[in-house]
Amino acid sequence: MWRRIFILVMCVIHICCIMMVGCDRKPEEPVPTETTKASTPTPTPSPTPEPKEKYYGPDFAKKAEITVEGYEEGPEPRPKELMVDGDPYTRWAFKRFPTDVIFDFGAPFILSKAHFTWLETGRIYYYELYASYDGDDWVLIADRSNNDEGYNTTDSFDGFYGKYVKITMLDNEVQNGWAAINEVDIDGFRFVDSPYKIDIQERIIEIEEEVSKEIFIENCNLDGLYEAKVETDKEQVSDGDILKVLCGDVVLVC
Ligand SMILES: [Ca+2]
Repeated sequence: MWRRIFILVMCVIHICCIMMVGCDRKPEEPVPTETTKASTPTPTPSPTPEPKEKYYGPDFAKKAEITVEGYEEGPEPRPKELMVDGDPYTRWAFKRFPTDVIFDFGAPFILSKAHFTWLETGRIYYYELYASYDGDDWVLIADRSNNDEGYNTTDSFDGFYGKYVKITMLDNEVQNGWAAINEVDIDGFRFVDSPYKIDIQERIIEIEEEVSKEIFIENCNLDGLYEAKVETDKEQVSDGDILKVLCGDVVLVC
């Protein structure tokens, strides 16, 4: 996120510099050709840092590797990218049921919720939602085989720790054979290089000595991706306190 902000700031500064140069230029002044050549500024090296990890931001699901079994090629192509392009009116479509859509996040995340945007006509789609840590063992997270909601649906992963999500499209209410998803958003987070021993499966964070709430949250290294708070009246965090990460309903206990 900071890299994006930094790049954005650099862009703004760059644009401002261009504007300032444009405003300062006086057309009646002679243009010293040789001087201009000699004073051509040396390009400033771009301090763009290497990304720490491939999936580091809160929009990790948008960067996932998506596998589909096919897509509508024409007359208007509807490839898989259209289900994560941020536009609720564009969609991936493929004429097959059942068919799987698999998201590979590249690293395990604590998955909170999946939000789907379906066809703008409100057509209901029937599907099953699975999550997996290793891509082999799949856990059924949501059974929407008898779904009765169109437009938008939200399913909770209940803090499942996984690297993959699979959407098995079963059918739609008009039974025309077309699977389609307009948009997928997945909430989740991960601890990045935390000094604490964290048992994600048991949702336990072990701390060796008491620390302030602020230091504790800082040490968790959520990197500001999601808001976190510790539920305790005491000044220090200790055994039995509860860390709530405000990403869906995920709760961890110290
Ligand atoms: Ca879209």
